[in-house]
Amino acid sequence: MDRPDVDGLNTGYAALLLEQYLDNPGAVPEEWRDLFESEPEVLLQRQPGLARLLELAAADGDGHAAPVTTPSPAPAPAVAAEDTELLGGIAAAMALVKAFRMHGHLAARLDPLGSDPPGDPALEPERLIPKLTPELQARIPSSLLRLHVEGETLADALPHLRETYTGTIAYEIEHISDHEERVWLRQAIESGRYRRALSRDERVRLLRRLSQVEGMERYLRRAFLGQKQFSVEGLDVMIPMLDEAIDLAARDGAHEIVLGMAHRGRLNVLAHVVGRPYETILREFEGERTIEAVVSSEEGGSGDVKYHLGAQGTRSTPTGDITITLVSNPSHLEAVAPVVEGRARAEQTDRSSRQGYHDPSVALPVLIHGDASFAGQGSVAETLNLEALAGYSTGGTLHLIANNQVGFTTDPESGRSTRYSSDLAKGFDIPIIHVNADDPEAALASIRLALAYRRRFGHDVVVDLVGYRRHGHNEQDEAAYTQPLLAAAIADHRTVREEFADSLVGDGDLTQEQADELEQNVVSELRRAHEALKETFGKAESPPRSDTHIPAATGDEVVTAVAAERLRALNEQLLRVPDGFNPHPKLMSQLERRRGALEEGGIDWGQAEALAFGSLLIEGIPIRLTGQDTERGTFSHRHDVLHDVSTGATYTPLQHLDDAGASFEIYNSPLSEYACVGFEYGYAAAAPEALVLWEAQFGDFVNGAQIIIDQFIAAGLSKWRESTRLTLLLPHGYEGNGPEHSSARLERFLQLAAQENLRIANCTTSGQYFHLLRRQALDATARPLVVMTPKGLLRLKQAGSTLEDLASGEFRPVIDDANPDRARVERLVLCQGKIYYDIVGHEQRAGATGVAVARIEQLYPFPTERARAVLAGYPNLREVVWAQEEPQNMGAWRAIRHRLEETKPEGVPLLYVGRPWRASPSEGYPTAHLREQDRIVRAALGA
Ligand SMILES: Cc1ncc(C[n+]2csc(CCOP(=O)(O)OP(=O)(O)O)c2C)c(N)n1
Repeated sequence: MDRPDVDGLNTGYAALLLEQYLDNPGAVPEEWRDLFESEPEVLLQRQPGLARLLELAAADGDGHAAPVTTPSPAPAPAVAAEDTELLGGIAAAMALVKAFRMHGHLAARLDPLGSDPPGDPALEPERLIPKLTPELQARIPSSLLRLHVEGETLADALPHLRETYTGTIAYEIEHISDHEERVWLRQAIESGRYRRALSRDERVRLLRRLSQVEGMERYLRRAFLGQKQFSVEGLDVMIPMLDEAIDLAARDGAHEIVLGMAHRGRLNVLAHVVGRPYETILREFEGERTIEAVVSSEEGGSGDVKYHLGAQGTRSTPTGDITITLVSNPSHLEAVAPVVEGRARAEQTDRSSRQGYHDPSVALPVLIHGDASFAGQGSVAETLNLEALAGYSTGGTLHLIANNQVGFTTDPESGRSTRYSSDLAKGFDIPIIHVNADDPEAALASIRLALAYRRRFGHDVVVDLVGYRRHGHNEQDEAAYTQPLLAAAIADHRTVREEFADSLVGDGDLTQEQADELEQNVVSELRRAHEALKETFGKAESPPRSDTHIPAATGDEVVTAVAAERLRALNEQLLRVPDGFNPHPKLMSQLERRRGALEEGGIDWGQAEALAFGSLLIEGIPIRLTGQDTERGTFSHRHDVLHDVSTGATYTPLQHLDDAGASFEIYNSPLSEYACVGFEYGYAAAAPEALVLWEAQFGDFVNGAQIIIDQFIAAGLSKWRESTRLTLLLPHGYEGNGPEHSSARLERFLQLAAQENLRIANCTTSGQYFHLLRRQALDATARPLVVMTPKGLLRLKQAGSTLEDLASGEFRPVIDDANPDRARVERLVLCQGKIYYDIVGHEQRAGATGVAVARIEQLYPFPTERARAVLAGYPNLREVVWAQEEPQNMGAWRAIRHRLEETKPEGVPLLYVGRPWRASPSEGYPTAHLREQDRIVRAALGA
């Protein structure tokens, strides 16, 4: 390899290369790397200017000048450029320090089962000799290297550096792009201030906790052989880690912890973290349910398995009480992640002021992930992407990866393409702390550091707790069938409690008898609770059960009309902008037309919606609206947020209404459906008084959130008695834009609708939409609402409403034909949505005098009585036609056919008109669409 031509070198270029080298040795050409590592003095002799660069690099240890905002240690001693040997040593020392900080985790002792870490050559100081001889190490001051570990010189500091970065905790922080965060983390890690030794009392308390954790799992396994408990054993320390997190969050002023987790260790968390009495958990095992779940009835819920149910408890901490909310979750791993975030955000938001006030210190979100799940499930990435967004941030989530190094029977080699389960988080600038689950003191230290980071920077942090799984995936599995070597190693491995007890006894903190007693106490306590429970069987009345009746969603008593004067005042306020604020003139003149529309008719969707929102805010109902491009509206119809054309500043009139007593939150969402809908579900669940709306770009994309829809929105009430007034606005309608811009899959929602769990509507006028939104917000019974919203109809004149429409009346679930000659009508066409206008606007309509066209605006709960009344109004009916633009296997037809059968007069046939059975929702060619649409309309009219 040739040595680069140093003499003819441009100093700037050399400086650049050196800087790149210090940042990442692999990034510079090999000959340069070799020169920097083997002969830096050559470079320095010929290019003395580089000496200054080395000094600067030393100033913060990573090749970048330290900004003034960072905690600044003593000024770095100047180094004479002539002292090239020392300078060479410094360069090598810096490379070494950098290697520990960046790659130390590769040599850390993270696996309790003792597997060898891979290591990394950059961590071996010997490799740098002769540039970094022991003599030179002793000459290089730690302060020059900006080291925070103990030791005056590199020679003194090196063992501490090694222990800090390659012990039972390891760190990945160097990927973080924010310099201040990196420097803060390095200092926090190296100073050891979060790794303080525990006092004797703290150690005894910790041992007691570990004894409870292990004791409970063992007791359940013995008492209920073969029942699933998804034992935490191998990651026992997770419970004291949560204890620590709770105490610290309370100290920082939180009044709530919002906790989401899967099956692993959940029973232990319920008992020891949430505070559920042992008796309740034992009763579940005995088959007695505290929530009625076994018997499902017409009106009752059908319940859920014990490791999905949410729970709430209050804990007292040294700094006050704190509520722990464990969020209900489905089996679908990681689906609960965005839901927890939404709940936490709702807890953190004061909705009593017009713009809302977000204070993240009020609640701490904690997510416990499985190692296979964290790496594998897309909702994790989508949820991480929310963490720093203004509309979604929760001030940092504590992520705890309960890493048992296996996913069911799948080894990491088959489960992920990355080294660590946590690697995804690196792309989000999130610090990652790996910790060995057999070192309980290190595990607590990792939580202290994590929460100090959250408090300081308000960002997510990941603690990867590396342990093992003492038994099979669940208590019916034999782990040795698929992981025989691992199972054998685990069988020989002592538990963390045993090891920790030994260490306490060894240090003289406890006697062996006292340590054993801690363990026996737990078993006795469980036995006592169990016996007391058994005593009650067959004797006393059954334990109190929660009411299983699910009240019907009525919505009937709500007043949705708003006085004309109030609407006029609102309309004016919505057109008001501050002095000197200049919205786009074309847009403003469009909006100004809303003034005329109010008096002359033609209130379009955007205006009706704004008036509904405004009226609700005045009535004290907070509103949160999110979705892709929602501030403007996909179809440029909303414009709730105005932009100044010269400054780019924004102004949201709905946040400045004179008499509003509640917040209006509106945010464009990231391009996600799964996490965003999950987030809004969580928010809506924790903010039952608020109208929370999520809008799809096109309804077609909502199936990206199918898990949230199936598992939470539709089934939450039945499984967990959890309901919300979350409102999904899903643009739907066949307008020739192809198979992914036509259908919000109405059929899917109708299939999920049962036991009054949902409301599903499709409005054909803006006034109907106005009343529907108000009813949804004001109804005492909270239910999710799914609205098929229009596209072309947003501005269609006939679909517009008048002031009178908003100032009187209510939402009409069925709208009869306006002026039929009832006696002549022999054919009644029923339809929903946009096709109504295609039918009544068709050239054949006028001639079809024997035909009436009525609209079903609420599809679920099906308005049976009202539909029956409409049908009864046609004495000479010969046929009823259901007309839809969706294919026969989609749309409303298959779900409401039997409802129509029940509703129509006996003997009158019910006919279907619409697209035939199709695998894809619509045509791809606009002309084919037009032809098909015309065929359907003609067929509906009997033409
Ligand atoms: C979305 C989803 N896919 C598949 C499953 C089935 N499943 C249940 S547990 C499990 C393994 C989970 O492994 P890990 O995340 O490491 O957690 P562990 O059980 O090891 O604690 C799988 C695949 C599921 N529950 N959810």
